[in-house]
This record gives sequence, C-alpha cells and structure tokens, in this order.
Amino acid sequence: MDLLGGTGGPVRIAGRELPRDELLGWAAAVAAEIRGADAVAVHATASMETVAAVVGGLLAGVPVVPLPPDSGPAERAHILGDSGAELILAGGRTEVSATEPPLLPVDWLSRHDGGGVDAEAAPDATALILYTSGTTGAPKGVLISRSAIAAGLDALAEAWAWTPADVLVHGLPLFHVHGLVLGVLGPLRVGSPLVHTGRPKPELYAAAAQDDGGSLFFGVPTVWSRTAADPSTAEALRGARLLVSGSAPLPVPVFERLSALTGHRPVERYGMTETLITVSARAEGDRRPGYVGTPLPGVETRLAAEDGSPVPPDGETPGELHVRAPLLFKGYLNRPEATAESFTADGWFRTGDIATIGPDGWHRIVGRASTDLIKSGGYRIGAGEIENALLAHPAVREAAVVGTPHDDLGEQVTAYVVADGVGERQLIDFVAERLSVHKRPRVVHLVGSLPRNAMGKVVKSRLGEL
Ligand code: MCA
Ligand code: AMP
Repeated sequence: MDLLGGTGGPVRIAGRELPRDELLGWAAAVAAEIRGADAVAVHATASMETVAAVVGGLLAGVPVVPLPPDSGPAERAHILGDSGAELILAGGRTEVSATEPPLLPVDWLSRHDGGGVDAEAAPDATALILYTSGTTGAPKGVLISRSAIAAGLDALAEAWAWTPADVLVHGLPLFHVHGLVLGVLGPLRVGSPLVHTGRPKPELYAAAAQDDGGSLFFGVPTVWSRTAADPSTAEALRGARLLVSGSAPLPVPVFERLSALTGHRPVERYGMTETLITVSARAEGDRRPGYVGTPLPGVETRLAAEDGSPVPPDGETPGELHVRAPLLFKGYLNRPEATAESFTADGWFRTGDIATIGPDGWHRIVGRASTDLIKSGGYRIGAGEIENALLAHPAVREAAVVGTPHDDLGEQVTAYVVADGVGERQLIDFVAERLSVHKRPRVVHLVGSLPRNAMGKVVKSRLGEL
C-alpha cells in the first residue's frame, strides 16, 4: 500500500531543506541497503538523516525502531535487544558500541533516482515499533501497522482540513507518534511542506510563521504555555491557520491566554502511542477549553466503571476510556500477556485514562487510572522504570516515584529515596545517564523510610506527607 501519497512539498529540518523527490531518492537508497532485515533501529536525532532512514524503512517494508538519541546505555540496550534490530541507521559520525548492531551511515549512501513507490508490504505489516513506558518494568515495543498510520493520518487530515496548501511547523522529537507519525509522515502523506524547527521553541515557531508561511502548528502543552508567556512570540502566530495541542492536558488558562494573544482557539486532540490520535476538536467547529473533542471518523469510544460495567455519557460520570478503531496497534512486541491485558474480553482497548463523555459526544480527560504513569513535558514516563534505575545505584535502599504538579511541564518526576551517603544531584544525574534525560527526576527527597501498608506495599498517596 502507498503510505506516502504521490506528490508534495519540501522537508526542512533545523535549517536544512530537501525537495521531496530528493528525500525519497535518498530513502530509496536506504531501502536498497536494508531490504529483508527483520527490523532496523534509527538513531532518531531531529535531522534529515532520521527522516531518510525512517522513510527508507517504509519503502523497504522493514519495521523501524526509533532510538531516542539521548537514551542512556540501559534503555538503549533494552530497545535494541528486545526489538531484534539488525542495523542502526544514523549519520556516519554516530558512535555505536561493539556489542550493538552495526551502523549503516545513511549520509554516505548515494541517492537513487525517483523512489516514492512503497514496497509491496501488506497493509497489516509492522511499519514502526515505538518504545513507550508502562507503569512497571522496561518500556514496551508498540507494533504499529502501515494501515493504522494511513487511517490515522487520513482521519486527522479530514478533522483539521489539512491539505497540501498548509505549511506544517513543529520542532518535536522524532521518536514518538506526535513528532514522527503526525509531524513527519503526516506532511509526507498529505503533501504539505514541513518546517521542523530542530527544537520546539516558541521563538522558532514565531520565526517560521513569519518567514516560512507556517499555517499549521503542532505542540505539546509545555510549548503552548511557554508561547503564551511570551506575548510578542505568541502574536507572531496570528497569521496561522490552526494551532494544535496534544500529548498531555492543555491547561485552561493556557488555552485562554493563547487564544487572546494569537486570535486562535487551539485545537486539542487526544491519543496514545497504542491508538494514535482518536479524539479531536475540528478545524470547522467548536473548540472548548478543557475538552479534547469528539471521536475521529472510524473511531468508537465508551466509558467503563472499575467493574467493567457501562458508564453513561452524561458529561459528568467519569469512567475508564475504551477505544475501538482501525488505527489501533497490533500488540506489544514479545509481550502477549501485556497485550491481552490491555484489551477487554469484547475487544476494546483499555486506555487507562479516566474521562467523561457528554451527550453531545465531547470528551474530557480527567485523570489516569494509575498514578504510576507520569506525563512530563508531553513525555510518558513509567514510575517503575525510574524506581528500578534508582535502585541500581549501590547507595539506594528504597525508592518510590510519582508525578507532582509542575507549571511548565504539567507534571514533574519526583522521587522519594531511602539511601546512604548520596546526594540528590548525584541521583538525578545517575538516572539521566542510564535512561533518556527527560526521564530523570527533577526533585529527589531523601527520606528515612517510605510509608507502607500492612502488606508492606508503598502507599504513594501518603508520600506528600513526608
Ligand atoms: C538537564 N539536561 C541534562 C541533565 N539535566 N543532561 C544530562 N544530565 C542531566 N542531569 C539537559 C538535557 O539533555 C537538555 O539538553 C536540556 O538539559 C533540557 O532538558 P529538559 O529540561 O528535559 O528539556 P526542556 O527544554 O525542559 O523540555 C521541554 C520540552 C520537552 C521541549 C517541551 O519536554 C519535549 O520535547 N517534549 C515533547 C514530548 C513529546 O513529543 N511527546 C510526544 C509523546 P539539550 O538542550 O542538549 O537537549 S505523546 C504521543 O506521541 C501521543 C500519541 C500524543 O498524544 O501526541
Ligand atoms: P503517549 O503514549 O506518550 O502518547 O501517552 C499517551 C497518554 O498521553 C494518554 O494515555 C493520555 O494520558 C495523555 N494524553 C495525550 N493527549 C492528551 C490530551 N490532549 N489531554 C490529556 N491527556 C493526553
């Protein structure tokens, strides 16, 4: 199936621009090198090399595993080992250790002419394996099919009236759904030019609005809150068509301030790595602060109580949000039990998010079923993974991690640690070195003991009392 559409505008990343044909020619050269591999990893810096490598994987029909470029040795070893990636695709100067799969330096390949035609891969073939945190243990590989990406992007193009006439602007990381699927495969499929600003900084968005005709802007709430705090940058976005927020809740005051400064009520949308984007406000229609919109075409949602019984869509009663759609993931790699647990007996995906649904179909996300999943700066972070990283430090005896409210990041990773002779800063750096830097605790409280119940389990709701 053809995932990438027929024609389209150029791609620019951090100042480097390539016409679409050249990019596809480069990707075709990558495809020729990797065809037949079970999977390939991509050292996913915000760069043209990353785009050429990912598109090369799609052309070859080889599953692509994006590696966060700052992931420390523990996280990187897990992703490479679990995914079975046979090669690491990256710029030629990237360092790869002797125990890792060999490096394929994509910038040294000479371009093939043409390209643009996808391999004969089946619609349900795996296009991407995206690693994402669960509440416990190491991140799980989410298998995303070609048909899910196609369905997900077509639904968004319809909802946002996204056409080749748009210029998409964002600076999000290229190893998650938001930056990679929506932010790179989206413009390639729709045909709109892409201006990737390298980092998601408000001043770079403002410059792209004024100098590059940016019309459609993607950001996580932290980006929009930083924009709303800087009036002259925000005002530069007045000429845009649509500002879209997602990956975490957009605070109502940020919605309102952004609307006042830019003249645009932001479109909020909701999704997950496992489901892609399922619910959104529409370009032609209402946008309500605190609400994430209505289901996209082809998506069904429902609410369930803890015992699984149905919750009425009365706009007030919260329940766990369940989703059924052609854009759902195929399962977690090598984790059949985790896959089975994430679906109900009647085949709905359990998001773990607590929501209300109004009689008019508008969804509001009110929380998460588990306190062990943290959203910080739009990144999903599992408490268990951070606790395990802290416990690997020889001085640490006990550790409990929670998300606490943070003005800029939404939530911040906060650790309560029982340890001997180690400082807070050392523990923060210890985690930053082993895992992706954004997973590091921002605050560490060194405490004498952790609150436990009669069963000996840590009572996380009582950590704040310490
Ligand atoms: C700080 N740094 C350190 C340390 N402390 N490095 C090593 N050790 C330390 N102890 C460095 C970092 O490496 C980085 O350096 C710099 O400090 C800033 O890091 P940080 O504070 O983490 O970044 P920030 O600027 O505050 O980040 C805010 C952000 C970011 C830009 C909004 O959180 C972000 O990019 N979020 C996007 C997340 C996202 O795309 N989520 C989508 C998943 P340097 O400057 O060199 O890097 S959700 C999804 O896909 C679904 C489907 C959906 O709904 O969209
Ligand atoms: P990830 O798999 O990294 O995309 O994280 C998915 C989670 O992000 C969801 O389960 C939600 O908890 C959260 N999320 C994404 N978009 C929104 C939104 N617009 N409002 C509130 N939470 C969101």
